[in-house]
Amino acid sequence: MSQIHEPGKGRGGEAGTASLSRRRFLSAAGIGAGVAAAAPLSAVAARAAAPDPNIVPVPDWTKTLGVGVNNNPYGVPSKFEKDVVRREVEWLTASRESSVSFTPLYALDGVITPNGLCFVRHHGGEAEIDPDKYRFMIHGLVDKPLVFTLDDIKRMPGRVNRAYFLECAANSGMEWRGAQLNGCQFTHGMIHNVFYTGVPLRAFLDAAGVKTSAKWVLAEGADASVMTRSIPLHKALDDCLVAFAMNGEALRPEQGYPVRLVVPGWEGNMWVKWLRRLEVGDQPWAQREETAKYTDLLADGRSRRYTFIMDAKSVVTSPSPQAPLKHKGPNVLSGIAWSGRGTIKRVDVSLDGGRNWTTARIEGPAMPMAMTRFYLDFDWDGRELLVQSRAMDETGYVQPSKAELRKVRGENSIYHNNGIQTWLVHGNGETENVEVG
Ligand SMILES: Nc1nc2c(c(=O)[nH]1)N[C@H]1C(S)=C(S)[C@@H](COP(=O)(O)O)O[C@H]1N2
Ligand SMILES: [Mo]
Repeated sequence: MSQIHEPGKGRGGEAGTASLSRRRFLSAAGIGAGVAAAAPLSAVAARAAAPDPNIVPVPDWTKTLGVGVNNNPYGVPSKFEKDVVRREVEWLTASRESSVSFTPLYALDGVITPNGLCFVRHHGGEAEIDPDKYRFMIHGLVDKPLVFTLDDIKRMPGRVNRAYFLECAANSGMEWRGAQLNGCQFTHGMIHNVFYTGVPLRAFLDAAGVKTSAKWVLAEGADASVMTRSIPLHKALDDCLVAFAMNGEALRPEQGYPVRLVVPGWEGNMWVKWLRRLEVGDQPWAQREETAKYTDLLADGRSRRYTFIMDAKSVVTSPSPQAPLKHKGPNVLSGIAWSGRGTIKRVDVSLDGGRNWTTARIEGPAMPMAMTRFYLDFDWDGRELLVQSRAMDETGYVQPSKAELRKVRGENSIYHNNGIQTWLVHGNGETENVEVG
């Protein structure tokens, strides 16, 4: 496990050099050492403002030419970032074709999930679809059944770009009966947030002409699992997208290449990948994924039907078990919040298990049904912390504690766990997943 370092007392190597340069600069500038110790933030700023080229030796990478252009025609991250990868939980699924890998939230910042790190969930393996042979069909209660090629979809008027989070309803599901998994990658990593390019589903429904008796649509995937979900017509006509790009490039194969359905704010299972057909009907189809799965078993043994919307939720991504605190003094706490009901309005952070709360700084765009980033700049004196975050959305809904959630939902549930997460930060900075009473 990692060790704790005082600010300025590096681990040796480069960090040691940096602290030496700070001390030397400070004396050269006539700033007292006492002041520097008491004001590490201003010391950091002062060092950045007045570099002395004689203090930091010219590093090796400056002495030789670097790698030429296009060494890697499709760029990859620095080799020093090799641990920032999707990970699995071994015991969770029996087969890799019906499995899930988790987004490394602890290592990410900002609001956009890089394409190669988006968690992947599929039930029958990843379909490999030739874009030239791809077809999307609309039929059922329509005036005119239609079939679209990928080119047809890209020629549709009204193309849009929208950022949305996709959260699997089972995200945090393993935590229903208590703290389980040691890392926000595993407790909260069934979420990603990307910019989709696509065409409103409404355009396709309008083109086909929806009959007045229509109330539901069925979306079906072309993969071996033939994923099928019933979606109320009003949602289909409201903000769903037929998307063919994510973060500016074609969808990744694992995210449904060449076309997936985007169902903003609603549970991830409905975002059918490798979208093959849309059937218009007058009642839901009662498919497996909306009956046996993705329903919430309540304490009295009854199941709650159709929990489509993902309620407001948040998690502190750093510090967290995979991102322990390393320095006493100034630190930046970072986290994400999201709500399927609109924009995130406020996030509060507690460092003492929910007794006292401080409103965090929301930074960057806070878009409806998209991941929102928050920060809390704080000083750590080495005390044990119980770190929590609590999101509030534009409807005034406040993320509940796990105890509040269990009062309403009992302990049988797996899905739709949006309870407040607690991280225990020990005096040495190591951090673990706990629950407070
Ligand atoms: N065709 C198809 N679509 C699918 C699935 C699937 O197995 N097949 N899995 C669903 C589930 S359960 C989730 S949570 C999301 C995951 O999307 P992602 O793999 O892009 O993260 O896709 C949904 N769409
Ligand atoms: Mo899911």
